[in-house]
Amino acid sequence: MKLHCANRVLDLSVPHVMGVLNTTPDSFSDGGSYASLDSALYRGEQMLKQGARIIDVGGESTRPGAVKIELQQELDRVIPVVEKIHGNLDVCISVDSSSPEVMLAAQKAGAHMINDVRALQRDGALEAAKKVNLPVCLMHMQGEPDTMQSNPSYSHILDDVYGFLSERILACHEAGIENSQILLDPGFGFGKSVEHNYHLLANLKHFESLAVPILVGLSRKSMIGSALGGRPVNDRVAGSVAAAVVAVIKGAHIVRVHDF
Ligand code: 7PJ
Repeated sequence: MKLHCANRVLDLSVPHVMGVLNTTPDSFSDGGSYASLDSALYRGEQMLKQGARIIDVGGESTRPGAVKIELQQELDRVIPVVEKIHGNLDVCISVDSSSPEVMLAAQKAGAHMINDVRALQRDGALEAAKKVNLPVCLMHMQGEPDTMQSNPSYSHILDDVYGFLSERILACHEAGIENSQILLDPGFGFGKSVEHNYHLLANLKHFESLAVPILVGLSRKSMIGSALGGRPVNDRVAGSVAAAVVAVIKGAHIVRVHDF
């Protein structure tokens, strides 16, 4: 399986690492320490040297309880970082955004891929994804970040997530986005209990029948912390690596990670 990302090709017959580059001051784990352009570039360069093939640039924190941000603020955070990395590093740039305006501007700034935790459900997002003609990752989330962890509930977690993702694939097809441009992510930690997350991980192969590449983000998440007796976010590296390995064995093509 090959993924065509603008002028780059990712061979998905081997797993790839996507490194997280947060530009948010309240981000889950980077805490805004890469807020300036030079430090963002430095971090991108470090991740590339250590094996990341994709750098995921995000300007909206989607951590549980995160506050919503304005579009202009997201553009101001993300677009200069995309431009800087595009001009300096030989790496595939993904943009973690649900906003059609950010998708369009990011493509002009040199992005190669879209990563949308809301699976192109915002007004205009399907059209923007079609227009930029880049691969897009559709993620499952129950609820919205500010409330999603309050009481996640499912009649059947696997069927619910599978059903949602297949509906979003259909919506993409209707918008003219083909399977060759689609990736899927069950959305670990996004409106899910620890039990839900481990059930999804154990059954990740279930999603193979959707016939598109699978991307997962397990790095530093609460499901890792809970397996390690409640260790803090910055102290979950070994557990995150173990979970990434399990995901790859279960069929994940791309793993999204914070630590290198
Ligand atoms: C994910 C993401 C994930 C995808 C975040 C964090 C929270 N995008 N963006 N999958 N998580 N596709 O980094 O822990 O799991 S933000």
